Amino acid sequence: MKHIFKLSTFFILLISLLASAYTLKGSTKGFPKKAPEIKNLITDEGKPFSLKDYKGKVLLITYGYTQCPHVCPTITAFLKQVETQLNKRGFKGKYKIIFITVNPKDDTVDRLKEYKKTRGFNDWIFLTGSKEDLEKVWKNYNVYVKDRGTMVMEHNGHKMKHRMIDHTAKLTIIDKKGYIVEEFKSMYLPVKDIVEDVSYLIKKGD
Ligand SMILES: [Cu+2]
Repeated sequence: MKHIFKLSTFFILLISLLASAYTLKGSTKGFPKKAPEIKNLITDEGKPFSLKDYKGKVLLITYGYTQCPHVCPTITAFLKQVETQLNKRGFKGKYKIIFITVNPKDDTVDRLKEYKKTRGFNDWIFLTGSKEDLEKVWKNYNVYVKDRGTMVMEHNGHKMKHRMIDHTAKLTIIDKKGYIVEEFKSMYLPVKDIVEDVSYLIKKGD
């Protein structure tokens, strides 16, 4: 009898251990870490932004610029898929996708608003600000940014000036308590993994 009791206790422990042992699929080195404050940035609606306003939501933050020819269109297309799948699971409103510009020269509030509208990123938040304030955010979030100046490029026979900026392509995930828990460090975002992780983080502690 005593033996049976011990065995059942063992299985209960094992089951609870397995249930709690969810492994995040991104890069977790150095995390969890309290998300650095994002100060003085402005949303695409021209309003001041504060991380505090999003406590209780899972945040998916990426970094880029609206003229980006390749990297940002790729990463945002993957993020759109993530959004579609999370919403299908009934998580609309439980998370927020945030895009922080790496181009304070051209990405004004109006430019971001236009970009958001034309691309159909209606529920996302786009952030801009002064070069100084953005530089602090890039530094705190380990985002490399190098402005290579403007180039003249052809678009359908029209010559257009295009700013080229090298930047880190990644997704930073912040949990409901305001901690960075992981990052996905590629423009080719693993949609399924991100959807699983964000779903887990949304449900965790509810
Ligand atoms: Cu880009």
